[in-house]
Amino acid sequence: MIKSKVFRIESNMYYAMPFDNPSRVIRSTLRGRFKNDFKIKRDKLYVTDICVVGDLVDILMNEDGTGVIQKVYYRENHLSRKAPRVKGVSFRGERMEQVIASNLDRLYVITSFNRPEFNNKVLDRFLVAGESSRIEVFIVMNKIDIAEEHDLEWIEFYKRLGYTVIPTSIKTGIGIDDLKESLQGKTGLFWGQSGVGKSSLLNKLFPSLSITTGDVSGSTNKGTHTTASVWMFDVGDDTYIVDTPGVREIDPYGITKQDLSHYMREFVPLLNQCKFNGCTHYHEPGCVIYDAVENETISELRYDSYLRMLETIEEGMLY
Ligand SMILES: Nc1nc2c(ncn2[C@@H]2O[C@H](COP(=O)(O)OP(=O)(O)O)[C@@H](O)[C@H]2O)c(=O)[nH]1
Ligand SMILES: [Mg+2]
Ligand SMILES: [Zn+2]
Repeated sequence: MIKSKVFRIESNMYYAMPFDNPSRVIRSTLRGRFKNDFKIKRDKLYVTDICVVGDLVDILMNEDGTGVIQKVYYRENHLSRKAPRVKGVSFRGERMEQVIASNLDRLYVITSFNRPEFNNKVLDRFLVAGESSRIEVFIVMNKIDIAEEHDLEWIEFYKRLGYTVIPTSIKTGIGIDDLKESLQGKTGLFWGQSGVGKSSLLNKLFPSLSITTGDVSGSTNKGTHTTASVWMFDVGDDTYIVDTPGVREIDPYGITKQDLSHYMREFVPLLNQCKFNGCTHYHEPGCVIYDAVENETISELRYDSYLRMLETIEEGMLY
């Protein structure tokens, strides 16, 4: 049995690197029994989540050099989102969890100042998903070379909430060293909207990767949708980076209305002072979050983001 780490999944094939020889690639399938363990077999997406990028697995080798994954080890953590609303993904009206990757040290939420425009509500959704996964969250604000003057205020805005914010540009090289230093020896995942520059940043950080980015797919006119699947890269010195495909926005998964406020960093210190247990900070009397917004200790922008997310959490959802 060869203990390995899964770094890429494509067309039901699992590509893994053995611990004792990370430069070798074992192309594997999943042992049939795994699939039977899951009752909802119709749901392809769900079945895929049995094993995700970042998982540690035991592989039994076939004679032809391919392998069969026999065991998936316990995940230290995992990052997920609600599966998009597409046919076959909904089960009894609920939306399923789509696991993006596992065993991560750091989540880098990448935003851009322009093309696409900076959108704080979208960023807040990514942050909540990260906070709820118990993964250390960092913010990278890319394309600072094409930022509008007033947008630069977002850097301080998110720093004040307690986040590490790394402004970057692949054109001028600003922030690239800081980002590289922060990744050192970690497993980090780059997440964010399509076109913000996730793959470009990876190429800039580690030129030998040559990942396809937005500007070389001109012939398809699709522009930014170039990263097709989650892919983990071993960049040496015990450092692994996960590039993820573009998304428009995400819904965090597995959060109840009562829980949501725990994933808004600056709300947390106040939460136990609300009059009601399980306060959703919407219209309950004696709510300290509401008061904090009134006296501007909590930003109205963040509170708006919070209320929008609160609205999208379905009632009675099972977790
Ligand atoms: N001006 C500018 N353009 C950038 C920067 N980073 C990436 N881009 C461009 O943004 C587009 C999308 O980049 P890509 O890496 O594919 O984005 P991804 O979808 O997040 O992986 C490409 O045309 C890049 O050249 C930057 O720092 N400044
Ligand atoms: Mg990409
Ligand atoms: Zn409250």
